This record gives sequence, C-alpha cells and structure tokens, in this order.
Amino acid sequence: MSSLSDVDPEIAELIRAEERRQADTVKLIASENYVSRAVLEATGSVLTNKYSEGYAGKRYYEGQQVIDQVETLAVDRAKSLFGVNHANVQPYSGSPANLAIYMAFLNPGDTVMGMGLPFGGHLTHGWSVSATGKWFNPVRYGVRKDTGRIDMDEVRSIALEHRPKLIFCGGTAIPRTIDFPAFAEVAREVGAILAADIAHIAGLVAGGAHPSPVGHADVISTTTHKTLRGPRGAMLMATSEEHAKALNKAVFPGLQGGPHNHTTAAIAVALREAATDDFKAYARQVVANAKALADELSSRGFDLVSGGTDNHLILIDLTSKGAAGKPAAQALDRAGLETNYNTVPFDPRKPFDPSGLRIGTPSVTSRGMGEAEMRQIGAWMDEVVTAIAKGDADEVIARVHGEVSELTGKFPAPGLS
Ligand code: DSN
Repeated sequence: MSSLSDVDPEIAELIRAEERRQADTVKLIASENYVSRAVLEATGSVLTNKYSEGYAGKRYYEGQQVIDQVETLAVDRAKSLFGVNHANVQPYSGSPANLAIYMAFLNPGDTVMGMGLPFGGHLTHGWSVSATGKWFNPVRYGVRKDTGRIDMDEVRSIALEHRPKLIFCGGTAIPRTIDFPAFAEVAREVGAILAADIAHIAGLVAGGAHPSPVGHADVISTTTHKTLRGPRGAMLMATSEEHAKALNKAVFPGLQGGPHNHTTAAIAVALREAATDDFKAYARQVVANAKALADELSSRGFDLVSGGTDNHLILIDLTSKGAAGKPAAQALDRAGLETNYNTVPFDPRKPFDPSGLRIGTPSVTSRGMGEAEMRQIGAWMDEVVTAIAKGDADEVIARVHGEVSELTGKFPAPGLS
C-alpha cells in the first residue's frame, strides 16, 4: 500500500504545513476546534468506500452489515447524550440540515422567522442571499440596540404580525444564553414549528454548560464540529415521531443521497467522548475561559456586544479602538492569533469589511489553556489592535508572534502529531 506522501507529496506536504500552522496558532475562531486522534482515524477510514442510501435496516444497496451498526450506534449515542427520542446523523453539514427542516415542514413561499444575519443569525435562517431567503418568505428579529440582546417582546410581536410556520432560534454570533422556553411560548402562540439551531453551543449543551432546548424546541439542528468537537457533519433531533419521520424523509430522499459513513463513524466517536466527565469539565472551562477573556478585553477598553458572554463566544465592536474588523483580524493572524472579522449589530460598515471581530474559546480550551492564558491572549489582542489603529504594527506583531509561539509550544493541540 502506498502512503499519501508517496502518491501525492504535494498534498502530503500541504497537510503537514496545515498541521504545523494549527499547532503554532492560538485558534480563536468560535466555530472551530481540535478533534481527537480517534475522531480523525474514524474520518479517514474505509467507511468512505460504501454507499448506504436509506436508513439502518432499510437500505437501497446490499452490504450494510457493518454500516447499519455504525449508524445505529451514532443515533443511539446522540439520543442518549441529548435526551431526545429521535436523531438523524446523515446531514452533510449544518446548512443541508437546516434546509431539511424547511423541506420537512414548509412549502416554497411559506413564512419563516429567524435572527437576521448581521445580528448573529445564520444564512439558512432566511437571510436574503440564501436559498432559504429566496424560496421562502423571511421575517427577521434582531437584538436591542441598548442591550445587544434579543428582545422577546419584539420576537413575539413580529411573530404575531407575520404568523410564520417556522421559527429559528440560535445562530452564529450570539454571545448570550438562548431562552428556549420563551421562544417555545411564542412558537406555540402562533402555531409555528420551533427549530433550535444549536450548532455553536451543542458541546456546551451536551456538557451541561448551556440550557438544553429539549422539551422546548420541536426540532433541533446542530453541526458536529464546533464545541461538540466531532468531524465536519450535522445532526437533526426531534422529540415526536411525526416530526422525526418528516425530517428523515427530507434528508433522504428529499435532499441527499448516500450518507458519508466515515463521518457517521467519527460522529459516533465524538458523541462517546462527549458523554464523559472530562468533556463536561471541558464544556465548563470553555465558558470560564470566555468570561475571563471577555473581562480582560473589557478592562482594556474593548466594546463587547451585550457587554460580555454567557457561552464560548465574544463579539467585539472595534470602533471604540479606532480599528476595523478586517485589518485587525489580518494583523492578529500575522501575530499567530486566528480570529474572524464579523459584522456587529447595526454595523454601519459592509459585511466584507465590518466593524467587528468574533472570537471564541473552544480550541484553546481543548489545548488545556485556562483563565491565566486567556488574560495573556487579551493583552496580546490589545497590543496588536492598538498598534494597527496607530498604523505601525510590524514590530508589535513580530514580538507578539514570538510570545504566542512560546505559549503554543506549552499546550499541544489534541489530534496533531
Ligand atoms: N461558518 C459557521 C460559523 O463560523 O459560525 C456557521 O455556518
């Protein structure tokens, strides 16, 4: 058998380069993480060779003796970890999973209500450039300008005015706890399906560090690769059999063909890992780290949307620092601090050159870093952002990069060799 470096040395070297980059960087992208060696092994397995359209026990190809067991394990582990009656582990990623919710419960043109993208919602919650905003009738809620938080009275009044058939809660840049019971009350009042998109916080929910949507949302969608620390994939969960049947039909044959069995196996591994006490401690530490980092940044004059965080994520409006998001993210990346630029609520700037930065603590927590390291990271961010605001950052970036390398050397990332 030839190894990758024999068959394709270019790709082999690029993978090694990316591995080195990931090892040497303080990864602060809120939606990323480091998976375990076990998850990587399952992802790179021979299960990629098999077609399995259908579900366990009812497939359209023979030879499912092993795959049925793999998928059943993944489904059972999802049900037990999240306390749900039904789980589908086949969606290819978060966007297809959310699209399956539309396919299951809506017809084209029906009204969907979600959080607007600039306020922290996801593209697939009915944003205009997404198929979900073009093929359905979207209405949106945001956050209050004075608090940076969702106003449930506003959510209720928009829902009563537009009577959506589907309401999404959750998103991609929400630093505060999502009030699932309050959303459920609104959804019941207008007869809508409530979908909780917990992609960002699934690991926190599983680890007991964020309230669960189970018992409140009709359907739950999540990716598996963010705080949950699994492979790139997604899951849909439901309590009622009627909802579960509709979701299953929407995923296959509605939207997808054969599931990615290697991903299913890796999801099963990640779910097993997420059921451990170690994972609960990680989930608690993710939040403790985010709070420490938020405190440090606030004390240094950074303007945090909503004033802080309850979860893994911090959204920073850099206007008060005299910088914009994109140049700040680029300078921080050169210093070994990886972030993404992001719009902030009521952003006067364009999405490709916005006012904000989004950061998060899942990856640094997976490396074993704690509150002391978060304070150091906050100090480095301040130095770099202050330097670029002054227009002369090269020296600071070079020095901070050296200090970042010392830190990353002390905290090896899981899964990397
Ligand atoms: N791209 C994901 C994120 O970074 O939050 C959402 O799809």
